[in-house]
Amino acid sequence: MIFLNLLLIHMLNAAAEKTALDGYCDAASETCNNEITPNEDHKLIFYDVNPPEGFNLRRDVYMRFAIMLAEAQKRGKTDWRLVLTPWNKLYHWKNNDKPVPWRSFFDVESLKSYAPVLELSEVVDESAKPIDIDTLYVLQNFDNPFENGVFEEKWQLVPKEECDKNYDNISAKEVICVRFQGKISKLWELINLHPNDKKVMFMHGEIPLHDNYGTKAYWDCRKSMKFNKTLVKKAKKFIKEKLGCDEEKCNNYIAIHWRRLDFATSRPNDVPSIDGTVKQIKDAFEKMPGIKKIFISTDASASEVKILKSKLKEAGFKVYVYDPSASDLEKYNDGGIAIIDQIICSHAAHFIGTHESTFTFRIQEEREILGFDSSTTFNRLCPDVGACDPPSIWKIIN
Ligand SMILES: Nc1nc2c(ncn2[C@@H]2O[C@H](COP(=O)(O)OP(=O)(O)OP(=O)(O)O)[C@@H](O)[C@H]2O)c(=O)[nH]1
Ligand SMILES: *[C@@H]1O[C@H](CO)[C@@H](O)[C@H](O)[C@H]1NC(C)=O
Ligand SMILES: *[C@@H]1O[C@H](CO)[C@@H](O)[C@H](O)[C@H]1NC(C)=O
Repeated sequence: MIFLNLLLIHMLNAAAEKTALDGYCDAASETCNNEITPNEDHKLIFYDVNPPEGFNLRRDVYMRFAIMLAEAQKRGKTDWRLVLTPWNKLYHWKNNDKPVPWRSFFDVESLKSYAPVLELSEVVDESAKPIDIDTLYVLQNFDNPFENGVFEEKWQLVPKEECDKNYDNISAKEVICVRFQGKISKLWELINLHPNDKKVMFMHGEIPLHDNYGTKAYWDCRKSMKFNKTLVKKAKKFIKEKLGCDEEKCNNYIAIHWRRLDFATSRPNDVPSIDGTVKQIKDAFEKMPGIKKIFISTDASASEVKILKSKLKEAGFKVYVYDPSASDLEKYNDGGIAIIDQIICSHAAHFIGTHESTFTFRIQEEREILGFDSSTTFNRLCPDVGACDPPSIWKIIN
């Protein structure tokens, strides 16, 4: 999924045509007012993402919608708001079942400083289910994205019977199934089909692509995705007390994102064995003789972590893992703990990630925002044998 997405992004960026924003601008106002107060007149966009997708891909999908709304607002289309529905239990989360509001993970005020967003609790009484929607658009991929050998931006309405529409928490006046491929701003063409709608929702929000991946708009939005302050404080406390660093850019520890579980079983050509990991960490330390501490962020089983830790300790390194207490796990849940891990990796002197993991991508972006030299950030763990392509470098644009 991720690979195809990146490929298409590259292709779209390479295509010179810039037609996406035409046709929906109401006015030419250059200024935009980001202050949002929930209001009867606002029109609302809801979206949902394919259930198996993880937290960090979902963050990217948020950015596509947030940029779509922020850019529209700049062009005078000021009546639409993006609604952030709570995080339901994700496939990777073992410990929490209750839906989690965005403010538990992100600084929602900061999100609002970039795009016109509202949390669900700001627009409806959350206990009043189902949510009433005017038009529910169920997006689907085209069977062959490269029909006639070219990737063309397009959409096509298809009979209702052809799409899954069993959403028991949503009641929609109309359900429209549509095959879609192309940039997200093309969704305005769908919205324009029903000019009187006040609430629309898109299922499979991961299908539309970024209008401008890696551009200034992308980074402005990305910078606004600050984490919930409690999580930041928790991570900084760990960095200070355990790792002994009190700066934004630490110079005394290496961090690795050691993605295991499904990666270890299904991507043996991308990730190393435990011994291979130990060897690569030793090599990294050799290049940085002043540093003796390593922080490990991982989804590995406790038994694998134990083996890795003991092998690294044997080699003379100081090894750190963020081990949440039962009450922290209860308070922050798996999602919050993963964010704490990401923050600790973001401040490390040197970071080594996992190939094509979106969890790693988000850490790399955070480090670009913090101003680390790219050579300390775009590093990856290699497989034990075979090719090891260097990671793509996505440099910040300020
Ligand atoms: N605490 C913690 N959780 C992790 C770590 N790595 C992965 N996870 C968990 O596993 C999930 C999967 O990673 P994501 O990157 O979000 O999922 P994804 O979008 O499917 O992307 P991939 O990593 O590319 O599979 C994360 O959201 C976390 O819940 C880690 O280093 N620490
Ligand atoms: C941040 O998250 C914590 C833990 O979930 C929560 O108690 C707190 O209210 C959140 N902060 C804000 C500003 O919502
Ligand atoms: C509705 O339920 C689906 C799962 O059936 C879930 O993916 C989605 O996030 C829920 N939507 C809202 C608005 O709660």
